[in-house]
Amino acid sequence: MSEHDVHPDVAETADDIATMEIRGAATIANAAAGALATQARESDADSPEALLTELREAAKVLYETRPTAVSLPNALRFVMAHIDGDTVEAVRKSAVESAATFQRDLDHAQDRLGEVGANRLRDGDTVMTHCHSTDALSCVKAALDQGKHIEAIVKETRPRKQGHITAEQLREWGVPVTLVVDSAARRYLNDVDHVLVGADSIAADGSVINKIGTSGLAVNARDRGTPVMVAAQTIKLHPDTLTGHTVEIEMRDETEIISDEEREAIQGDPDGFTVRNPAFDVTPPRYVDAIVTERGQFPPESVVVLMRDLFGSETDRPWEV
Ligand code: RI2
Repeated sequence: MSEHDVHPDVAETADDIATMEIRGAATIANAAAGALATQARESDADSPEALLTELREAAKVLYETRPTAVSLPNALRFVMAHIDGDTVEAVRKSAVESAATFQRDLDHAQDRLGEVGANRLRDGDTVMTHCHSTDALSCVKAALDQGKHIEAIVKETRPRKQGHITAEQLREWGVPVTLVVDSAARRYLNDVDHVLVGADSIAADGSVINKIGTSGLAVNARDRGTPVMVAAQTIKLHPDTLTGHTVEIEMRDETEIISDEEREAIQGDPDGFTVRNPAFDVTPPRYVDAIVTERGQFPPESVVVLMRDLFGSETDRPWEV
């Protein structure tokens, strides 16, 4: 850490993102923007330069929590890009306003995306979900609001079981839910009309980076002829992939898969094997039928056009300045 410490609330938000108390790409982006606003609001910096330095440090602490969901750096970039002023008060005000604008846009985009996605769902359709995606659920919600009857087969999603959160939300909306373990997905694909998932990042070639298990599900869905729909706001588009960078896949702690006690209980050689816990995988564009955004739906191969429009070809890294 440098000479300026970040505000304790920012450190707490960063910790909550790292431990997945705060999770889901859109929710992470929302929390990160809010944390920058807190840093600005609570700072006792005595010059605009000092406040800017603090904000960059806060952005860096937040940025370093989870590497795959690009909504996090996209949120930090948006807020930082709209900060200016010659006085502490002016910088503070612009940071708070910029964060609020980002958060408002995020909500609107999700609502708009939901309306687009709902148009793909027919009355009586069954969707299969993986993990918990607020973007994917917004499509179901909009379809329900249009008066359609929707049912869901919800994959548990090991190791963190975010499928339970999806099941709970869908039940709250009155959707009939069948919860299955991940390995039962292929068995139930015959009963569903769409696979509906979210995304943590989308690469320029249309590859979808989402919760581990998405790619296997998509391959199976293609085999069964079940369309795969990805619901992803444009903040999920990964600008660095326009210039050839790949998306880093987060590796998480092995204790999410096997506890220390479970390892100890293994007879023989409990330390004699390796555990790998990748949080995400990459689904190639040929297995995806549509990427639904707040700007309409796109075949995955054409998402690069949207990315160029939105980001140009260079991305800055304000937390590194
Ligand atoms: P929304 C989640 O990751 C899932 O992979 C989900 O599909 C994605 O974020 C998008 O979520 P994690 O944070 O932005 O559970 O659509 O690792 O809510």
